[in-house]
Amino acid sequence: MKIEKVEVLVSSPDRNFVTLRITTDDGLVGLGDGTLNGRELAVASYLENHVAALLIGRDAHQIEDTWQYLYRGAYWRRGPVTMAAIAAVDVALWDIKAKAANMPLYQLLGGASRTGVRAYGHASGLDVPELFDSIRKHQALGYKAIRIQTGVPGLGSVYGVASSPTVGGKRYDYEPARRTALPVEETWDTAAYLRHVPTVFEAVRNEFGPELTLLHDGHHRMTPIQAAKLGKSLEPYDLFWLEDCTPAENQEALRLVRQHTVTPLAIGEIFNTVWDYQTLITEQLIDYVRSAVTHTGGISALKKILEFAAQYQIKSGIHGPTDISPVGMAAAMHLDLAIHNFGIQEYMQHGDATNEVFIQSFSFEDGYLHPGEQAGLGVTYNDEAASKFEYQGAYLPVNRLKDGTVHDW
Ligand code: CS2
Ligand code: MG
Repeated sequence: MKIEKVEVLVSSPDRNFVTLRITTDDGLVGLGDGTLNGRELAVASYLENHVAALLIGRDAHQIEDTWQYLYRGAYWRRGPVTMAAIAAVDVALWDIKAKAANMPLYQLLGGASRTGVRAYGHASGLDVPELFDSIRKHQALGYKAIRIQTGVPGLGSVYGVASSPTVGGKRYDYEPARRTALPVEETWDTAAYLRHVPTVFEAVRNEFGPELTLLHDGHHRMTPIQAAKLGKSLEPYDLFWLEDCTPAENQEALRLVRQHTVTPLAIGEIFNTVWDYQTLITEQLIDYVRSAVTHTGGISALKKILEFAAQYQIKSGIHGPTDISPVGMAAAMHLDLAIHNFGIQEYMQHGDATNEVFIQSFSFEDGYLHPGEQAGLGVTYNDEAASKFEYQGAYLPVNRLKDGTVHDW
């Protein structure tokens, strides 16, 4: 089964997506997601100019050899652009292999280890009343696990809180990348944030009780000692996890956080290979691996990372915001269903325009996702719909402290 055609499809329904479509000489089609929010065209160019021609004529069944060929053959290794490009190829080939076997992809990954994939959604509010409203909306959608993000008194828009006006009567879901010529700049104050967050969780627990599974994303904005302080101050509210509590390029920084708090920690959505996790996993400095299939070199690579993590009682918490396309989400769900050390799956619901471009077979019911029983990933790409949504450059915000110093966003 030879690779005959390789297409890089860039479309912008609701937001920008990069999709790879591979077609074999016997007409099988596989899709892969190469979306990298704010830097999409870098991945599209990497695929178009440096990968596509290398794939033509290769045996589509050789997923592992193709992965190693693209990883080691490039000479220059790792990094978000390279690994998103390799991920797009890897997932497209898994899609093809599962279609050739006439099975849903999870069957090739070991079959189902559970009946469904527990998901969490994103509740947010500029203030606590709006947050409560958002929590109730997510409970009405069936979510049993909910991430909590709010504004911070004295600050303007901050990460995680939809600041755009309501659209069609419902608050537009939070898309951080703004279609502006320059990145939007936001102002940050960690001290104000550290004072405010525990009061928010106190209010949420008082309003919604102890059962509701709650998560929070620190989004890389604290130092290790600040992260330790927040983890400790949130212990009474029994979070499922505190995410990205501190930048983790220096993995050893998490030793300090771990010394001070038993709040579970999740890290890794901006990582792109197992090497980013090595100390975090072997010293059990985290409880959940946050990478997305799309950013980590695909199903082949993320499955290996999660098998490594399983030896240290660390579970999956695969990244699933709207800048992971429905193709990337479907790949995650198939992996979630099959692996033993599944933790939870992030699931921010895509918009109507996105769902017009990507026709999906997965389901979400009573808080659980399921990838469906269609052969392959279970996603098809609607070229006609996609052609309506031209690419528009978009940038993630840049964060600055009040004195103007650039800070992690
Ligand atoms: C966030 C992401 O979902 C999350 O946990 O960290 O939404 C992140 O902000 C976006 O992927 C950035 O594009
Ligand atoms: Mg995050």
